[in-house]
This record gives sequence, C-alpha cells and structure tokens, in this order.
Amino acid sequence: MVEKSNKRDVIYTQTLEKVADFVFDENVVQVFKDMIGRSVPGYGSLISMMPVLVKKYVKQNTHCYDLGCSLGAVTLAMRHSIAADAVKIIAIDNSSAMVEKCRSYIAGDKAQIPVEIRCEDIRNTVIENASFVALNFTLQFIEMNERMSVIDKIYNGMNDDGVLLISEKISFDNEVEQQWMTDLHIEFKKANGYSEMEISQKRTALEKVLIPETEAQHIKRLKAAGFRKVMVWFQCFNFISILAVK
Ligand code: GEK
Repeated sequence: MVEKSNKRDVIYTQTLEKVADFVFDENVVQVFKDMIGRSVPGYGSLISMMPVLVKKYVKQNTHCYDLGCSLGAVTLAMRHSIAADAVKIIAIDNSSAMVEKCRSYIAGDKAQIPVEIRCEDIRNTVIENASFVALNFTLQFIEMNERMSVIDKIYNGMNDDGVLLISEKISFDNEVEQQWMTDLHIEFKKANGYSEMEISQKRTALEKVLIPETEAQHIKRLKAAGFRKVMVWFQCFNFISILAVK
C-alpha cells in the first residue's frame, strides 16, 4: 500500500478553469515527497550531502534550525548525522498540515536527538545559540521586502562560526541564461513524468507565490547581514545552495 503522504503528484493533471495560487495544504502534503523530488533538480543530492555539512559545523550545546521544514527531510538528515552532544533541533513550518505529518515522521523515527517541531511563521521565530540553520527552499516564499530582516535575525541568533545553508530556485539577469536554465528545468520535469499541462498550470500557481532572485542578490544580502564567508556550493540548473559562515 502506498503511504498516504507518499502518493504520486497528480494535482495539476486535469485542465483547470482557473489555477489558484499554490498553498501547502493537505492535498500537497499527501504528494509532497513525490512532488519535490520530481520538481527540484538536485534535491536528493542536496539532502544526501547534509550529513557531511552537519558533522562539520554542528557544535556541542547548540541549536540547529530547519526553517520551512515541510515533512522534515532536513531535520531527519540532521538527526541521523549530528555527532556533537547536547544538540537540539528546532523545526518550523507555518503549514499546519505539513507540521502534523512532520510530527508523525519524527515520532516514528528512532534517533535520540531531541526535535521541537513548531507550527509558526519563520518571520516570528526567535533564533538563539544556533550553530547550523537550514533554509532549504523556504526564503523564496517570503515577501521580498521581508527577506533581509529574516536573514538579519538568523545572523544575530547564530554563534560565531555558525553556518547558514540556504537553497533557492534562482533567476538570471541575462535573458539567454534565464531561457536556457528554464528550458532545462522543464526538460527535467518532463523526464520525471510531468506533462506540459501540469508544468504550465503549476507555473501559474507558483507565479505570485515563489519569487526567485539572482545568485548575486542572495550573496549581496548575506554579505550585508555580516556573514564573513559566502559561497555557492551546489547548483543544478536554476536551483542553487549557498553556505554562509558567521
Ligand atoms: C525540504 N525544507 O524538504 N514560515 C514558515 N514556513 C513557511 C513560510 C513561513 N513564512 N513560508 C513557507 N513556508 C523542505 C522544503 S518547501 C519548498 C521546503 C518547496 C514553508 C511551506 O509551508 C513549505 O512547507 C516550505 O516552507 C517550503 O527540504 O515546496 O519548494
């Protein structure tokens, strides 16, 4: 039997008269694992690198944050690879459907590191004593004019040498590059079984909800917040991940 929250994503298979803005509701939760794997190029590779990063950067007696945790893929990767003692993971998402499912996954997981899961807007989350913070494909859903204050708040709550991992879909200033990477992203989705209809309706649903920025905009913001080392460590088409060290 297919687990309830691991069903195939068929949300945009039928032609819709009007495509509503995308929301992380119960329907999305049920297909989310399949959806993110078939839609975000490199997602699996990125998650598989989490143990390497976590082992290197998570320090004893500190907090780790997974901001926009969805079903807890990053939280679980952290929980299974943190070697330091007395670490607590704090996982936050503002979708109650996501949080409920995430709680059941963590409850069924045997690892020992404590995890606090909160249904909360990350704009209101207090960050403290953090050695590692993950914003894995979450900042892109925050209003543009609020992104700097979220990054500032994270920076202020991190310990020296703490690391922020931020993964995002990006856009390109150069039109040729923009078209090139968009085409490859569409090819990736087609190769994963999405039809042109599904791809186009999903694009409409996300248009006002997921606002990508360029790599340069992200790097500028992280440097303005005060991070002393900032570098793109992963890219797959128009999806990147950045490490920023305080
Ligand atoms: C993963 N990190 O699997 N406050 C809290 N949560 C939010 C907010 C907000 N203001 N806005 C959006 N979210 C995950 C994947 S998905 C990425 C992250 C995607 C949450 C939202 O409810 C959703 O669960 C998550 O951020 C984004 O590695 O679907 O492209």
